[in-house]
Amino acid sequence: MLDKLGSSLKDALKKLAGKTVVDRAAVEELVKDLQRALLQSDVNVKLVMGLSNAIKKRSLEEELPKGVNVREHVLRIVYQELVNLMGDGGEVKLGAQTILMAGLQGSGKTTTTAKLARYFQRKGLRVGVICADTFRPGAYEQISTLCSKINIPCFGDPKEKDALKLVRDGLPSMSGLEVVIIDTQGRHALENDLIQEIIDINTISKATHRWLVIDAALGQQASEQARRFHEAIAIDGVIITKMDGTAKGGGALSAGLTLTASFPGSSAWGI
Ligand SMILES: Nc1nc2c(ncn2[C@@H]2O[C@H](COP(=O)(O)OP(=O)(O)O)[C@@H](O)[C@H]2O)c(=O)[nH]1
Ligand SMILES: [Mg+2]
Repeated sequence: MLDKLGSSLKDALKKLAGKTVVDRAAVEELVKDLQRALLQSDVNVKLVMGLSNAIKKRSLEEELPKGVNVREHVLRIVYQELVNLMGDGGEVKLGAQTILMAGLQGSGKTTTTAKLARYFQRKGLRVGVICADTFRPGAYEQISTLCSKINIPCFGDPKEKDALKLVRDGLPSMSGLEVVIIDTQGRHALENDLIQEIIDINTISKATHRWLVIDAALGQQASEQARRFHEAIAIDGVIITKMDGTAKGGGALSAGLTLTASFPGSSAWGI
């Protein structure tokens, strides 16, 4: 999705090359190209309109800074507005924290847990993972195999049926580590007991962050899911997975962005 957006933007910006004043027709054309690219990626119409109005207004009203050409000026505005849209939290914080992973079964929580663990480890932090998935057969084996490949300690017990007990027992075993990621179970639908369980895990673990993992293929249907999880545990980050496999990534991203817009300080990432 972002590849396509990148090349459409490049083409649109080319039309501004060599210009000495920002002309309305060129900006309008650029905004139209940008809208087309975002809508094709299934990004929510309201978000697209907000973004394009802001870009148009700023490009036409802001004075051209000294030594900056029209193309660079507009490019900077487009970049800043895209970053704004992605939420003001922006970056993953590199400090001691407990992260609770939430989402439906198959959304990519376990895979993302390992990716995140690797990310923090590469940044020099000591990381551990707790497997609180007692539902999916082979859940512990899946995450512990991924963790052992990257030398990350993983707490779990494939025979234990109580996810809350796993979290209670797992946390003390992770003392001395800086980042603890708790991988939870998902189910096929948003069942009430799953929601209650994640509320309890959140309370017990006193998680610093609660990140919702959404499969990009869900498109705009992701909103309902995001809203339910948000009501339960105040999601403060949304990770869209499988962006490599679908052109509908923008829909899921919109769900994340709509949520983050209503929850200041939260972020959305597509991986
Ligand atoms: N193509 C692709 N597949 C992914 C990605 N993330 C996860 N998967 C696959 O999606 C399936 C479910 O992932 P898993 O992490 O087990 O989901 P969980 O049930 O939420 O823990 C697995 O087959 C993963 O290999 C991704 O970013 N891209
Ligand atoms: Mg899993």
